[in-house]
Amino acid sequence: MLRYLSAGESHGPNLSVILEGLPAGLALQAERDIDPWLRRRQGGYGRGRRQLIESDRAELLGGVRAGRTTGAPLALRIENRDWQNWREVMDPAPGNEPRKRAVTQPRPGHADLAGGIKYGHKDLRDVLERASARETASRVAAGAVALRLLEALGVQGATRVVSLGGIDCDGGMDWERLEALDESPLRCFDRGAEDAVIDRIDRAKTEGDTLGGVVETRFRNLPIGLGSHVQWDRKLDGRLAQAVMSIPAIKGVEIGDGWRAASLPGSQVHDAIFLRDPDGYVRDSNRSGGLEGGITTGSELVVRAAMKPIATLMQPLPTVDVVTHEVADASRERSDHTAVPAASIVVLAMAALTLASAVLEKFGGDTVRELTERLEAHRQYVASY
Ligand code: EPS
Repeated sequence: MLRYLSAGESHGPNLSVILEGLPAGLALQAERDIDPWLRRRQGGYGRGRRQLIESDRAELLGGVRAGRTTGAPLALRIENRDWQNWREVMDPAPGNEPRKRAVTQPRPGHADLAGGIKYGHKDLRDVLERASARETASRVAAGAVALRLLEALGVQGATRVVSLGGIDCDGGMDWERLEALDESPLRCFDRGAEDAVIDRIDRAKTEGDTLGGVVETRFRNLPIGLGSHVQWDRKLDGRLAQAVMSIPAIKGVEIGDGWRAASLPGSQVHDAIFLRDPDGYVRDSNRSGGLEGGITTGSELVVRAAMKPIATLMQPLPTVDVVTHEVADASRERSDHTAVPAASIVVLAMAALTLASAVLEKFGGDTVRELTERLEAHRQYVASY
């Protein structure tokens, strides 16, 4: 099992990540395997000015020697360059009270008010610093390592934006053109829809508003049999939904046909089973999104996530000041107009962490070699079933 933990505030000195349970012998280099994903998460049309300050890189601090994992917990940090501008506000040492730049006007849709009441803070910065989506850089660093492990086992992952601000930019999945996603400012395949989406983002910006969207993450060549039907908390669809729903601003998760399946008859929802040489058990459709009974079927895993618009509005909604109790405009932290392209990377990361963990649970092994041998034996068993 893989355990992932992170710590660190948006404007603190850094984000810290621990990833425990990686087998030994995985080839891993931050510049090659992690940093490109961090760069992808930072990009996308509609990001705010913070990304001009940051230049995210993973600094490996433990668990890796000479480009290979040792089996010890992996530790890494990502520097917050903006910390230099916030030292006085974010200083962990006492002596600076009252803190500068206190936030007392909670944003509807953010953790500000509920978190402030829960933890007894009147300066809501003590909530928003950790609730900030800056934290997703940690997820992407850990997820990139999980993805490296999956790739070493022959599993491939991909992620993209399929709609933004209510405009469809799906264009269909194409495993042969993944580099086109890096060239698209929206991380989508439908270049024809890009102008309309960009205009929509520009309009939101002018109006002081924000936009959400839908992203899709897929994995192919997963072994059959990850997850289990036997207990609620071992069902892989449930575990994926939890991992993806935990990403800030994600309000819906669907597997395969998801919501659409609810309005169709069963004959148009389930995937008929055939036995064909040399492939064995096959399906001609994949409406289930690669999961049946909480278990991987060997078909492509398809997870979609709905992201709500970011809660920080430059044209703010009404709120109440938690100190004066007067009516106020919600606080206006500098923010993004949309972060849907970035969210596509974060969904891939969380799904990769969940799948890598499920792989380790099923096949175990302390080394990548052991894991690979067990996976190969399993593939042979499946072929003879
Ligand atoms: C965020 C507000 C903005 C975003 C931030 C999430 O940060 P700032 O207040 O520094 O302008 O840029 O996201 C990131 C820093 C990031 O790296 O994704 C928020 O309030 O959630």
